[in-house]
Amino acid sequence: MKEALADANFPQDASGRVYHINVKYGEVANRILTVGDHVRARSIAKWFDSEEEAGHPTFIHTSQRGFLTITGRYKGVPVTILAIGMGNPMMDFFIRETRAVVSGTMAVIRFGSCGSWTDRAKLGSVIVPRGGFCIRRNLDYFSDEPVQPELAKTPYLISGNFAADEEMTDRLANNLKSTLHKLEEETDGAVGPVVTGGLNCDGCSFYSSQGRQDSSFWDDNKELIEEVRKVHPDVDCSEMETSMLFHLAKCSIKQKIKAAGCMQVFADRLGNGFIRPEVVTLLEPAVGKAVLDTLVSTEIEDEMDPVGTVWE
Ligand code: R1P
Ligand code: URA
Repeated sequence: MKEALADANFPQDASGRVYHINVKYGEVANRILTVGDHVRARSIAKWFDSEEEAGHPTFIHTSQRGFLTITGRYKGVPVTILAIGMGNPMMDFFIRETRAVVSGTMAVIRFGSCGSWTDRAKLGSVIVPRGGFCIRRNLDYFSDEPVQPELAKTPYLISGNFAADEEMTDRLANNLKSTLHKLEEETDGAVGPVVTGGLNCDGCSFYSSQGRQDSSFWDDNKELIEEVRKVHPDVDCSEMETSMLFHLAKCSIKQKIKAAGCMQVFADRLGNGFIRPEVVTLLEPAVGKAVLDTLVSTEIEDEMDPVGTVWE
């Protein structure tokens, strides 16, 4: 943090930069592709129009808190790629702080990695969920002095579903199917298929609340996956941010946020396998391109032009 901040309720500096992402109005586009890690963000940004084609430099900024923002143009349309790190709180920082520096409708697509809970989606598949829910460790269950003992009976709390934007999700799935189809053939099925129609769940942890067994900790989660399936029989996968994106998009009550997501299957939770790095190298640019194509064809009536502003 270099500049003085004002307003403890929603801290911003004198030029309007938000506290954690450290960007201001004009540095983030209405169309955003969000990922967890910086390497994925930078590899997808290679699809951006060149600076000569765009007519201005690409804006690239890493905040002290580790958020990487890359704003440029794809097929002439302003787009931001934003790497946020991991977990629901990071999604909360990202959505609230970008919403504060963008005017008009936002279209946000998350491209993450996940664990598959279904034999429909093997390693190297891409899942496009129709919605998502959250699983939270219930701290009161583990507490020495639960405040409300009646709420402390169950170790995990399973939320209801939050829907993704249906129209954007359908277009995303179609773009992914046509992009991955060729790659699926070329790689003898190491990549693909695209799996649609089910639900994602966000765990508040990679470990306990996604049902991973860890004998070093008191987790009481042996039955968790079966419990989750009883409530949400069409759950396909677990990860840590996409359901929170759907939830926050729904709760953005002043300005609209359209949200969708897709995730590459890194972990096979049924067969206990993990993806090979060379498959990820093939998958990420292809999926990234399909997400960019989806974002730039999304209808946004009240779009701003962030790249019309002068970047410092
Ligand atoms: C855990 O390994 C991380 O991977 C998944 C989870 O949501 C979590 O953030 O997504 P990313 O690969 O996008 O980070
Ligand atoms: N990311 C997660 O959060 N879970 C997995 O199983 C794999 C990737």
